[in-house]
Amino acid sequence: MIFPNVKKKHLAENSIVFPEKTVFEACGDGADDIKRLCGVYGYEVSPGGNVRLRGKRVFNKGMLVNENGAFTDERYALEIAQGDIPEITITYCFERALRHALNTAKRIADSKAFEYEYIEDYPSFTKRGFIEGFYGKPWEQQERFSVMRLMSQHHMNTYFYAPKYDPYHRERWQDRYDGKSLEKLSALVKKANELGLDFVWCIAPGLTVQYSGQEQFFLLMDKLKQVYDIGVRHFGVLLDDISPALQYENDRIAFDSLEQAHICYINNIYRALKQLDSENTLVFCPFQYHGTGREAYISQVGSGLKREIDIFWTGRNICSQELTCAEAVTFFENTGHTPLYWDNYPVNDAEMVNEMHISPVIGREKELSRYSSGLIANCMPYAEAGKIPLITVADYLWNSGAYSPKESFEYACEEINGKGTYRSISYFTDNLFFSCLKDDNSVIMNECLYRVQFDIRTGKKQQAAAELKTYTDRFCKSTNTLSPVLQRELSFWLEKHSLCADLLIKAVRYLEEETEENRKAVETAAKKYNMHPARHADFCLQEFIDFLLK
Ligand code: LTM
Repeated sequence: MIFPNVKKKHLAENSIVFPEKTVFEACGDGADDIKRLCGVYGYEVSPGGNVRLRGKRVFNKGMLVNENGAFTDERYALEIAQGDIPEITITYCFERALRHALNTAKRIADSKAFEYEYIEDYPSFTKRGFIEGFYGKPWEQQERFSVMRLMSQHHMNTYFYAPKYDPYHRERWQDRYDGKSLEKLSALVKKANELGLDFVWCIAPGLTVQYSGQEQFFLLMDKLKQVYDIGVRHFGVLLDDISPALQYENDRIAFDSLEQAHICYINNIYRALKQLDSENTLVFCPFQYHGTGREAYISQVGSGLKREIDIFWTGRNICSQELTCAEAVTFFENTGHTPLYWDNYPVNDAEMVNEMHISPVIGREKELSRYSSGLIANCMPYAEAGKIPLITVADYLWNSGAYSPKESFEYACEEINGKGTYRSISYFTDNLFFSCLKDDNSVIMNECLYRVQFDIRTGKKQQAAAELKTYTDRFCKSTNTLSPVLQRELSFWLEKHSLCADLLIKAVRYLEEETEENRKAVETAAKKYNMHPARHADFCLQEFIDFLLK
């Protein structure tokens, strides 16, 4: 299977066999582009390559629409044939489509034997991306590059730059970037261009902003112009998590309400951006960014803003368990804008810091792309671990209809942690499914502990001990194959895992030999486990220990 899932495919009579190590050879239309893009993604390409990529550029209407009938520059087709060497013909119109085709071709070639001879592919959602929009230490530049590259390889097309704790973003929004910081930002803009991502630079002036008057407005436009000059064309103004009060006397005189102030301020910014360059775009994060979509603030502000401005919306809650079509329609009916989802998953900041959101995204309806202008996932500060759920988001956004959380998660784990490691690490990740998504946590553990309890209750204590031991062995070994980067990032949850391992070992011993000493050991280990703040196993563990010690 190929991830993100492709939209249409035809079976070949015989599987197409690919060489052990892929070296592309580029020919046909766009051969130079193919070579350049191979360089961007780090794929080997040379004139004597062992997998031929033949570009075929076409200009027909059929290539320009996505599944909702909206314009897309991302549609492509692949014909895969065995030939003297395996050959993949890429039909495309725009460069973005060529990128997706190349990345899919790489995955096909890496699969070694591919059963399909034809693929047609196009996105479900128009805007598909991620936002560095969390509270906490912003990502390192290298982490940004690495997430950007991976997401581009998985067909995402947008990166929102909005780290809450970057002073230039929020605290010191009025300050122009100094030389070094501008250079860093400029490198991001360049990288995004190289990777075919729309780079949306965001500013959050809400802590000290004066909505009326010229002085602060000029300061803001001056800053916007500074980033425009390094190539930014997509802008975001974020007014989330600020006071509902108009703080300045002048604003209270100029506006009757916060709603009026926001409409006027954001429309003025939009107008000024368009005067600067008609290509510029604007996304707005409103003060009220979650709810039913029927509330007075969002209805009024949405209706008052220019239609071309995208409005961020996190759904029913700040971190929404579900995003539904019906809710998106309500939002549209009341605001006149289709929501651009700021999806607060996998982010784990604020009161969620003890949770590790590694699980696949769920609860976003399959038809949501029809009623929204896109979905942007807010990320965890843990860049490497966060790649796992982000890959599943990318998969859902590209082909929502075929999205399978379980399969996507398995693929994502192996993509990030290494081929062949999923089974083993699943005994570790099993207990990291606690989040706003309310997915089932500790599924493997639950199954084992219920079986063990059943055996004990039906008089098969030895069997119970053996079963718990088998599970415990797998549980203990599960972290051995975790990559060094994940080991480092997940150390807080690894501590908890190892306290749990200790508890399980003591429980096995007690089952094997019911002595007072062994019983005490279980009690002590359980106490230690429970004192560690990391979110981990489901209630099934406590229930089992209570049952054991009863
Ligand atoms: O969700 C929005 C629009 N704003 C903030 C985010 O920056 C933050 O990361 C999330 C999760 O805590 N919650 C917010 O309110």
